[in-house]
Amino acid sequence: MAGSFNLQNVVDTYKSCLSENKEIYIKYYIAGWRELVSFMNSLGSLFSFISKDAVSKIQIMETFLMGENGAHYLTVQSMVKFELNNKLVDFTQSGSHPESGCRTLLRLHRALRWLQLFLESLRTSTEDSKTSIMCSEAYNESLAQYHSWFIQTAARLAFRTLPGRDAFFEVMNAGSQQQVVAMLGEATPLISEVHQITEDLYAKNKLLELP
Ligand code: 1Q0
Repeated sequence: MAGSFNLQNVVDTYKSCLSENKEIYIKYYIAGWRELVSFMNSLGSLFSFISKDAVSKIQIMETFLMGENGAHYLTVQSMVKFELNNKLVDFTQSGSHPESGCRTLLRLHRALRWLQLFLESLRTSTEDSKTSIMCSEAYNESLAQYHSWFIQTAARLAFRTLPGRDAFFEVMNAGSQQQVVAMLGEATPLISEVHQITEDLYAKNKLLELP
């Protein structure tokens, strides 16, 4: 099943994400997504179109991070400053920088809102709650508005095949259900904080609608 996936690793990467002055380290931000993708890969082939897209966005960010301007990609804040100052961000469809760090991270940022909602609803769920319903409610409230009808349909089809709540708690590999719930309680405030800081930064710089 989930191989080496472990909810604690996810909590740890989000803990490492914030610097002392609340800047977000891109390295740990994408490490968190890598962990989650490894989890998603255990869910079956209907999810592979989602994990392919996530991996391609992670790779775009890694390429910036390892490239000659890598030092500017240390944090989300330094990336925004660098890309805007150097006109590396397309604000319309027809520009010459269609895969900027800012627009790529925006896609992951929107997905992080889904994750925050989904984990919060898992945390507060009861034995008869359905993961597929929690997942699609979180999706409807967050990512769906940015996706075409086609992608929405494929995503909802995949959600219907999610394992039930017990199996889901099991693959999180964090001990008893109470322990998983406690760990989710640790993860969600960290994720919300990272999400809120990014949201404010993007709003301030008018980056929330990048094509
Ligand atoms: C547990 C089930 C996982 C469900 C994931 C929900 C997200 C659904 C997203 C479906 C769309 C993906 C297909 C591609 C869409 C792109 O068009 C879109 C926009 O990009 P662009 O370049 O076309 O403008 N891309 C995105 O919106 C990015 C989507 C990234 C999704 C990353 C999901 C990673 C999932 C991780 C599994 C988490 C499991 C959570 C529980 C684990 C316990 C800690």
